[in-house]
Amino acid sequence: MSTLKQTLFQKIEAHRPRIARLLKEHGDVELGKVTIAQAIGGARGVRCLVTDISYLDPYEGIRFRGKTIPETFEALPKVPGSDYPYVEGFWYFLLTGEVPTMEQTLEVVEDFKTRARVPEYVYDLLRAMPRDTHPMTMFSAAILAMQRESNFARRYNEGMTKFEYWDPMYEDASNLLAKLPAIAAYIYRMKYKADTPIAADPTLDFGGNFAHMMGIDKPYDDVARMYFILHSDHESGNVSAHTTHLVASALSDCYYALSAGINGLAGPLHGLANQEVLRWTQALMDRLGDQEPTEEVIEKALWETLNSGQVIPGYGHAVLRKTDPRYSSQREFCLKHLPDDPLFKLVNMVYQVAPKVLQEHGKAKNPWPNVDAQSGVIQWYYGVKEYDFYTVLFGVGRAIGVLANIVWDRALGYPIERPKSVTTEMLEQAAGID
Ligand code: CMX
Repeated sequence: MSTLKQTLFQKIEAHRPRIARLLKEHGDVELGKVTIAQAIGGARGVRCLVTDISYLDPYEGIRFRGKTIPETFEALPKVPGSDYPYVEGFWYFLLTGEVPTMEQTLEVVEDFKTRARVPEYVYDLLRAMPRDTHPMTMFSAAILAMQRESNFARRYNEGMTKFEYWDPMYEDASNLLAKLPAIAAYIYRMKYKADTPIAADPTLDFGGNFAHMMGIDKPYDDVARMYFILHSDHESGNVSAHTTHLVASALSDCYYALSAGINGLAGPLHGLANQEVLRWTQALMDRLGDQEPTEEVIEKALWETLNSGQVIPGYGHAVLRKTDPRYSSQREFCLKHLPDDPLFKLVNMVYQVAPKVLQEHGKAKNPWPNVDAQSGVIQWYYGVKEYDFYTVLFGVGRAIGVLANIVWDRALGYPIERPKSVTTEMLEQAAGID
C-alpha cells in the first residue's frame, strides 16, 4: 500500500469515532434555523454539509485543510525550478491534512503515472462528437464514458462491506484524476489546434505534463499548477462540489459523480463565468478599438450590461464578502509575469470601477471580484485564446477537491442526501398568511 493510502487509512480510522460520537451523543444539537428566504433562495447559508477539506470564510476566503492560499503554496514541496508546488503533493495534503515530504510527493507523482493512460475508446468518443460541441460537454462525456472502469461499482456488485467503500473510491478517484490532464489537453488540441494531439511525457508531473500536452512552454507549467490548486476546492456548498457529493451519496461511483459535478460547473453563474469574463472584456476591447480605456468608458459598459438585465461576470459571490483571494493570487502572478499586458491592464481597470458600480446598482451582496474575473487573462497571455475552453481548466482543478471529498464521504459513511421539500401553501401557513 502506498504511503498516501496508508496515511489516509490511519486518518479515516481516527476520524470515524468522532462522527459516530457526534451522531450518537449530540445528534439533536441545533446548528441554526431555516427561514422561508433560505428555503426559496437556494439554501443560502443553511449549515447542512460537512467537510474537513476546505472552509470558506466570507471575509478571509478559502483555507485548504486550515491553510490560506499563500500558506498552502509555501508549505508544499515545489517542482525543481518552479514557483508552484506539485499538484500531486496537494492531492496528498487535501486527502490527509498532512503536508507531504518531497519523497512522499514523488511517490504520488510515480503512482499517478501508472494510472494516467486514457482508454482508447475515450478518444474515439471525443472524435465522434461534432467539433462545435462545447468542450465542457466533451470533458463531462469523456469522464462518464470511463464509468465501466469503476472499481467501486465492481466491488459493490461483488458485495463489499460499508467499511471498505473508501478503498475502491480512493482507487477510482486517483485513476480518474490522473487521466484528466490528458483528456483536457486532447480536447484542446483536437478542437482548436487542427487535431494535433501531443503525447504525454512520462518524465513530467501533473502540471508539467499538462503544459507539455497543451504545447505551451514554461512558465505555463506553473500556470497549470497554480490554476489547478486554486480552483480545487471551495468548501461543499458550491454547485460543482455539492452536485458531486449529492450524486456520490447514492453510491454512484466517482465517474458518475464527477461528470455530474462538471455539468454543474458548466453553468454561467458558476465555472463558465471565466469564459464570460473574457467574452465581456474582449467585446469592450473591440469597442474601444485604438482608443485608450478610461474609467468612464468602463463604467458605461458595466451599466449597459446591468441595464440589459445581465450580470457582470466574475463579480459577486454567494458566500464571499470581499475580493476573492484566488483572484488576488492570480493578480500577483500577472503583476510578476505580465504587468504590461493590455488585457491585464483593462481587467485591472474594471476592478477599480466595477465594485463601485455594483454597489450603486444595489443588488449584489458582494460587489468584489471572484476567481473567474482574472483567470482568463493569464490563459490569453500564454496563447489559450479559445475562451470556451477555460471552464475545462477549472474542471481539472475542481476535480481534485471534489474527488477528495467523496472519498471521505464514503470513508465516514455519510448517507444518501435527501433534504425535505415543502409546498408554497405550507410556507404561507408558516408565515401566517390566510
Ligand atoms: N452582476 C449583476 N448582478 C448581480 C451580480 C453581478 N455580478 N451578482 C449578484 N447580482 C444580483 C443577483 O443576480 C441577484 O439579483 P436578483 O435579486 O434580481 O435575483 C442579487 O444581485 C442578489 O444576489 P446575491 O445574493 O448577491 O448573489 P447570489 O448568491 O444569488 O449569486 C453569484 C452569486 C456568483 C451567482 C452572482 O454573484 C453572479 O451571478 N455573479 C456573476 C457570475 C459569476 O461571476 N459567477 C462565478 C462565481 C464563482 C464561481 O462559482 O465560479
